Amino acid sequence: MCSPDSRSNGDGVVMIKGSDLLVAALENEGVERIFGVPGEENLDVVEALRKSRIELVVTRHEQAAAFMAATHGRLTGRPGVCISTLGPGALNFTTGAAYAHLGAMPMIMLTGQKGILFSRQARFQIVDIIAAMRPITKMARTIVTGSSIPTLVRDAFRVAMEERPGPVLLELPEDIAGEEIKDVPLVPPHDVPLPVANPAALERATQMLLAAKRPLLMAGAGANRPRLTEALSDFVRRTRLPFFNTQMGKGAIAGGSKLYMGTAALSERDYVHRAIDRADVILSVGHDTVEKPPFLMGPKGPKVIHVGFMPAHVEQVFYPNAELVGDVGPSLALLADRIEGKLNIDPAFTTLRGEILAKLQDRAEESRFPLTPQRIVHDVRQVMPEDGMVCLDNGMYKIWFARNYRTHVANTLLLDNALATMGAGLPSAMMAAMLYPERRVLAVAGDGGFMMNSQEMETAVRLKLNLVVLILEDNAYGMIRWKQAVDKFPDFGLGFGNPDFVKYADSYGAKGRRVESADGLAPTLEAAFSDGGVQLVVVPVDYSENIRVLVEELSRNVG
Ligand SMILES: Cc1ncc(C[n+]2csc(CCOP(=O)(O)OP(=O)(O)O)c2C)c(N)n1
Ligand SMILES: [Mg+2]
Repeated sequence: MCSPDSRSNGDGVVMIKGSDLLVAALENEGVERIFGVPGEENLDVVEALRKSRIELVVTRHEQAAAFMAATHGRLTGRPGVCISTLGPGALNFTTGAAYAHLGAMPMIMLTGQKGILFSRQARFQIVDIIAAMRPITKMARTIVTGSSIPTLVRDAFRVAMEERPGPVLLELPEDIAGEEIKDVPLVPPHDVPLPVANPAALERATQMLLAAKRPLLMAGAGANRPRLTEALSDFVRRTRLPFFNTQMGKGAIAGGSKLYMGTAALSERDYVHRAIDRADVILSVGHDTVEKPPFLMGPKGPKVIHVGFMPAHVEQVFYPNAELVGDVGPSLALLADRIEGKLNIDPAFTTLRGEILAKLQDRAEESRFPLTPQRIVHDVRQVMPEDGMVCLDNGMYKIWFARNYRTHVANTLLLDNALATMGAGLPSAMMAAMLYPERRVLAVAGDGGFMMNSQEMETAVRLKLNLVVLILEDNAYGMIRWKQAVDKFPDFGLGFGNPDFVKYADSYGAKGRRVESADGLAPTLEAAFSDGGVQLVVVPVDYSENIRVLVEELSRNVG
């Protein structure tokens, strides 16, 4: 098989540029778009992209490109691809790399480098990117010869996609990109069905679950892998196990199930912990200890069975007593065959469920202005259809959305409880809007986090995305201010001023609106969605509820 841009050198030998071979290898992997900011070292690749089926989407900061590529991986299971120049551009990928690495999102980063055969610019702009990226990628390699491109690209995609997924970096030096080489065949990708859990492991888990008086299921971050969600929902339908989820496990079990007990957004003392503390065995599906602990294991608490593609990490607060390791969907089906209809389901969970969910409705319709976080979450849910996607940045509201926002479809509340970086909300929503143009997509950000990548409003407008950005304005790094108060430090140093967000949005060619009353949020969001295009809505938030509920009220839930 020859690559599309190959040609004969006159002696019958088919020749191709390294950059054309790279782009052909990316097409071979089904890549449709590449996000980033090219530099002069990437120009051969840019030219190869011009002649290809792949769309080059330039962003206004490499960090946003990496967040978009990572989110592509998260939502589709296929790596998103981003491109940057050497040194400064590549370093701007580091936060996105860590986001994908901790969050288990498949992603390929392509970075340029000065020529390795000649060094005409001495050390200008040269940073050892491979070394810098090694701890925050699954693999980081320099391409040192053009003929290795097909195998390296195939291997990069394999490594990025296979469990546990994550980012891979390929660095392409300028001279290797421009070099004419003998064409080399591409490596066709193929599916690799994974092994399922061993019968001995299934038997052990079965015995523990059949002996349990009050079993519960927990859906963790891994439960939201695109290929798993149907199998997991099926397992819950068959076993009728009541369940809760971690923050990143939200939505993994489909439907408005009567078995949902809540989301463990905090590690202890929240209402959902009444159910967790009551359980004697927790079947933990896809939990990844990169997440802030959903509960703290101790000598007295429930026993845990880990179900995962990989063995569980052992932590001070999480050390499972049994494990089902293997392809999670088929393994769960085998487990359901053994336990269906035979489990003890504690009827007290039904009563508890009512109490837990009722608590979350508290103040959800209060007409205080500025709005309470509970009201904001409530109103957002009103305007979002079941398959609408809410993409959170990082700030105080994340805890409120994780606790209070009900999800019915997988990956409809995208949040990052792993790196928990600010700045990813808007780029992740942009990627969601590109992948699902028929759905409503809402980015939710604080006034701090939004400004970390707000320049991408231009990219969103240029791409003609349909997207609403909701900014919660408290003129502060609210979450840190909250922690400062919790730790009894005086209020100091965390406030700031803001631009006029309405004018700011308008200046990008987007449309800005400000919510002026408690009852104004839902209709303003509705109007923004109906108008289409890139819309920004700014809502003032009253964060006094953070202390009242998350500190004072919950601290009474001891024991
Ligand atoms: C890149 C990055 N810098 C700093 C932090 C620490 N941090 C977590 S939340 C937060 C404040 C967020 O402020 P804002 O976006 O306004 O949201 P708010 O909490 O005020 O709603 C900070 C500084 C972080 N998580 N990520
Ligand atoms: Mg803020």
